[in-house]
Amino acid sequence: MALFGGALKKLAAGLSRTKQVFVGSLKSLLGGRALSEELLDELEATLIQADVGVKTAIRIREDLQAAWQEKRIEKGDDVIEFLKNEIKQYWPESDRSVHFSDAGPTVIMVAGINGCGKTTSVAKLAWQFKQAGRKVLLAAADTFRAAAVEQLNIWADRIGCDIVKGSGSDPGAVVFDACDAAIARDADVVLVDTAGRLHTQDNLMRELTKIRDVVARKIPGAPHEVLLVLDATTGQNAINQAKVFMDAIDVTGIFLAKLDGTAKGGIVVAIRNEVNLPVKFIGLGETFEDVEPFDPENFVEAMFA
Ligand SMILES: Nc1nc2c(ncn2[C@@H]2O[C@H](COP(=O)(O)OP(=O)(O)OP(=O)(O)O)[C@@H](O)[C@H]2O)c(=O)[nH]1
Ligand SMILES: [Mg+2]
Repeated sequence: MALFGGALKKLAAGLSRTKQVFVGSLKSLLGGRALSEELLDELEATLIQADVGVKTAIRIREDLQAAWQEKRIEKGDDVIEFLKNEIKQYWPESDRSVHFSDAGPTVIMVAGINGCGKTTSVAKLAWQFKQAGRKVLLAAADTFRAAAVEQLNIWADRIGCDIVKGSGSDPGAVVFDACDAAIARDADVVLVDTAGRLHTQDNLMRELTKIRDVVARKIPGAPHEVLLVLDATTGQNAINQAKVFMDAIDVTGIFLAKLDGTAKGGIVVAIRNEVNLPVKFIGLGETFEDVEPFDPENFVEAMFA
């Protein structure tokens, strides 16, 4: 469904750097020019700079070339509309929905490297689900630092949702308690905040698998979603991280954080084409309201508005 007025403006504001740099350079490259091999080369380079990924940039170029030969497009200005339509078609409808449990609490695990935006993203999801009338419980499974628990606690207070904190250093114990609490309190959604870890740290990656196993034993079908938070400002590196996390835990979707801080919004396209994972949410700022479910139609319209 298309967003109108305020919501589209908010999305466009969040994407303003990508709009200025990426879409701005596309428009100035293509405006008023006839299509040529040279122009297509320049376009391909611009797409790669915006982090859509080399594979994708080459594919888009080939599609444009074909459309040009068939005379479906003739000038640079036609390319923008073509690109918009092409990009929108990358994401099937089924991609974006959150999988909720049919009976009992839905458990959503959130993972990612240090500082990518996990805790903030958990807060954003908590707020979204609460807005939708669901009872939310946060599990403070980042037991690495006392400050991490406190950070999540502050969000829980602001949003007005429950939180389960552990007394020790075992994240498995925290999620164990959180699952019990969710069942006892009839919570709809449990959001599990985990500690940041490098995708190269094998032992910590195993710990994630362990958290996952605890959740799976406590609640049938859980975790219903495993969201990997990627920091959009890290560009192509995010793609490499995604691949390793996918091997350790069955990632079901991406929460792409910090899209407001980058001109490389094209990373959304690269994630779809290079790791074949759906982007489910995008983060567009530091407050819990700065979140949007990812919708390709709105995303592309806002970017090119
Ligand atoms: N601009 C912007 N900043 C964000 C966004 N999401 C998170 N941040 C900021 O990124 C920084 C790190 O966010 P956290 O949520 O603490 O990240 P984390 O992954 O939980 O960090 P660790 O638990 O230390 O691994 C904070 O300063 C957040 O305010 C976003 O969508 N946009
Ligand atoms: Mg955190």
